[in-house]
Amino acid sequence: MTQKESLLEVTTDHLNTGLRGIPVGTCRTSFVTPTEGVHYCGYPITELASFKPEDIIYLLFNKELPTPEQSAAFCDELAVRGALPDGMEAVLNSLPKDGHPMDWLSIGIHTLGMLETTNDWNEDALNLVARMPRLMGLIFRIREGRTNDIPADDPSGTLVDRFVNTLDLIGVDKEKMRQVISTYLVLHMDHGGGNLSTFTGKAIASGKASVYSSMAGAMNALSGPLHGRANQSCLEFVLKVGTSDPDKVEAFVRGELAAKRPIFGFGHAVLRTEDPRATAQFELGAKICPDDENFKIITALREIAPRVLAENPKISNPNANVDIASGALLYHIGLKDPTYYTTFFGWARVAGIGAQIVDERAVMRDGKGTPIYRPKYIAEDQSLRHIE
Ligand code: NMX
Ligand code: MLT
Repeated sequence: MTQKESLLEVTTDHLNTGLRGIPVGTCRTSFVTPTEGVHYCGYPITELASFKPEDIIYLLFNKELPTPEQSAAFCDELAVRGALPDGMEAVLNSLPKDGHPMDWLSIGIHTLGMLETTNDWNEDALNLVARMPRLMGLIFRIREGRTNDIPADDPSGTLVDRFVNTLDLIGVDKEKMRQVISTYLVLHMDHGGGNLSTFTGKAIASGKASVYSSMAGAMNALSGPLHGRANQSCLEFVLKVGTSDPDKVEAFVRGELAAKRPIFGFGHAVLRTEDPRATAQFELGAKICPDDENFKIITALREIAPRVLAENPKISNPNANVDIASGALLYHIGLKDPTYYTTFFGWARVAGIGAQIVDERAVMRDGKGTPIYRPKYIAEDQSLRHIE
């Protein structure tokens, strides 16, 4: 953008709408269009879904896809950065086992920052990306009390391998697990500049808190049921539906709406069609688990819920969002506890939020960075004071 142009006239109708549609800044990593969904550095997500996560992380940080040589060098670089600092396991061991996994993730990231921070935006963001698989694996193992014989981390493995190896679940198809997690990570890495967790992370970083503190705050934002934790609620919802019989599914959806509960996995603040990230996950499910009972339920929901939701004209987008299918796929590969699902969203989003923090802190405004966030709030009508 080179010249001054008016992007929007802000009116009182915009107040108290959660900044909906109000331009705030520019984003170098991704943008979201209402009909085509997210694009990473200009590439529509549908074109990237089968790339390896490392290449998409490279894209988000460097704004171009790597050549095969650059890709190999970047994987080596992540390997060098991947080892967790000493002291991490002791902190995780001290956390309450019944705390939510997202709180563990946030505390885990915060702890990494306390143990080791370079205070260089790019270094810290990439170190955190490289350390996430081991942190994720340890969160699972320690919460589940499976602390004997945790395999040593091999930072030279891929990011997904390192998680799968640390988790080391018995009796699961590890190849399928790798495929699902790999696609999951790519689809969830970034979603424009204004989604709640990214916005929160960048806002915290604007006060020059560290990458780790900012990311811990972003994870707290992601943990809300209307944002990232909708993927947990969505699978819980699917398990509650319990049948793919269309009449029963429809009755269930109507019952939830009558009880004033959200239909998880549907609706979006920006999108106005089915989220292409949902479409990609349905395509993957159709390949790897078409007969899975939960997959059949979400396939029924995908047909029925939009029709029912569309009866309410207030709902801007009745279609499936990113969270509809991810839980069914994670469940299918052996990750049966939905309370963990948002941690995968968080793991993926560390790349996008990290890259956006680096851009805002070290690239925007010719490297000076955006100033500390400080939007304006208008005083409520002063006369209200006298009504009491
Ligand atoms: N189920 C029930 N009610 C809904 C739904 C839904 N799926 N979607 C929207 N509405 C309601 C919404 O609560 C609001 O009601 P009210 O005016 O009484 O406050 C009204 O419809 C208008 O909302 P919209 O403008 O369409 O959507 P908004 O931008 O406010 O919210 C979501 C977007 C995603 C929070 C909303 O669609 C929702 O709650 N969906 C279900 C939860 C979910 O799947 N969240 C995951 C989103 C993806 N993510 O990763 O963040
Ligand atoms: C996301 O991926 O962050 C969600 O779809 C929410 C959003 O974009 O507002």
